[in-house]
Amino acid sequence: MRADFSAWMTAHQSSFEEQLRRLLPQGDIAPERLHQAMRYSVLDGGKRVRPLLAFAAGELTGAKVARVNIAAAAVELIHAYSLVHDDMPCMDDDVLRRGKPTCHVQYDEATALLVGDSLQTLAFQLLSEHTLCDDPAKQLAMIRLLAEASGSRGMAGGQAIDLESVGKQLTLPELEFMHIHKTGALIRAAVLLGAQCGEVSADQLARLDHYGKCVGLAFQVVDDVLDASEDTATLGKTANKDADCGKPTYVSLLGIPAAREMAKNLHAEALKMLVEFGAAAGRLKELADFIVLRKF
Ligand code: GRG
Repeated sequence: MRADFSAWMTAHQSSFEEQLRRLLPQGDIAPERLHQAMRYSVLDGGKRVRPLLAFAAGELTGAKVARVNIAAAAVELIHAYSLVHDDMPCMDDDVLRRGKPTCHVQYDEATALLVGDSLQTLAFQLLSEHTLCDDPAKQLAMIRLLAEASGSRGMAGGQAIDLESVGKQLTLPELEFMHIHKTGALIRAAVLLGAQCGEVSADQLARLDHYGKCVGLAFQVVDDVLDASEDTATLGKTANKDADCGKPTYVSLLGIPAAREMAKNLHAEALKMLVEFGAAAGRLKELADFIVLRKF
């Protein structure tokens, strides 16, 4: 990783952390326990890949940072809610997330359910109470974009397919369909929302859309490879969980070398979408590199 990119990433991660601290309800406001659990589940953890994609896309389109902060926070709150619910006993039943006990272990199941609900609604509250762009109709379309990416035609739908697929052998197109929804939809939304906080033409947005789809799927392929090849301490979550649960993955379907090759091809396809932007898309390129080369 280039030092300059690493510094960019660290600076954005730490200023974004401050934004999240400010935007989340404080832990001493009633209901204290719920608000503390929300803060526990969002703050001090995670790579913040989705917000970073939003910041990089926003930089490309000349967006105001204050606006991208809100879009990025909304996406990250949806992501955090999905992790809290995904870890619950009725879903993946996991005890470790981001190197610490999962929300239902640290608090309790009912609180974890409410944390997810509250983070999700807070995301949409933020998008509707702050200005993201000058055109209200465009802002409404952006809110809709996140709703679609998160709901039954997006992430939640992908999760439903994931739960149904335990113990089954899916075909490659079926696995792809599942992950384009479960993981890819929110990553794509992060890119598009960040870009739309600034000025972007329909043609540029279409290219960023394809970039988002490619890195979203590459992210999952790499996640499957890491799940099968890294240990729990490195990942900060239970390793080899997918195989233990009988879940189809790119590794179970293709094996590690072919899964790595698939990630490499998706990475190349994503970079092709950036060519016409030239040097201005440097951060998006570096983020695509990071997503494919990461070790956690
Ligand atoms: C419960 C509606 C609902 C959806 C859950 C995203 C998801 C759907 C479940 C998460 C399970 C999982 C491990 C999916 C694999 C890809 C993924 C989203 C990994 C976690 O994202 P990272 O690596 O996590 O960006 P950090 O902690 O860095 O934010």
